[in-house]
Amino acid sequence: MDKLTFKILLLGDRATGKTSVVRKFVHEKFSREYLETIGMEPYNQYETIDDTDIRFSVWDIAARENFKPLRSFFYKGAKGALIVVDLARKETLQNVSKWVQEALSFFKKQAFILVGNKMDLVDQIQITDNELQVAVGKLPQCIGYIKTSALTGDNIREAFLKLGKNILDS
Ligand code: G3D
Ligand code: MG
Repeated sequence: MDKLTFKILLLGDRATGKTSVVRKFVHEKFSREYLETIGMEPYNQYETIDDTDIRFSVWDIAARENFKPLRSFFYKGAKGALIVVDLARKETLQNVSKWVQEALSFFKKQAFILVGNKMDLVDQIQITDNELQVAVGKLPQCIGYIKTSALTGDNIREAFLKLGKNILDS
């Protein structure tokens, strides 16, 4: 049987750690599916959730262009997205609804997880758990929040698995 493929997007402001998060998640790149159209290669990671083999195909926003056909190609078919904020920069939380609205404008049936990244910067945290929770409550189709560190690897795999399990169950 073919493995299930979950196309997952990484969304969020510049320098919140999107690329670092996916690089930490992915041990190896298995495929060579470089996408000419958009000038990027999705990161692939295989995981097993509830005895089901799943290929996470993770698309990093970096290559996104303002040219609409490229954007629709980027968003098309996504099953979900990690909305990444930088816990040490409060303003990165302000744009989360913008990212979710944009994703939903291209593709409706998606699940989102709010990722508070850089939790290792303990002395510089500007966003509280309560603020994350309030943001989750305002975001449509958002399953919750998780705090991560792409530096230490804390909760990185858990973030993808939590989103993946929600997609699998729906
Ligand atoms: P982006 O892809 O969202 O633009 P990057 O973000 O992954 O390029 O990360 C932006 C900067 O934040 C990088 O630093 C990266 O090392 C740092 N970073 C990412 N995740 C974490 C984290 O969890 N903890 C800490 N402390 N730093 C993190 P530089 O200095 O290379 O620009
Ligand atoms: Mg990046």
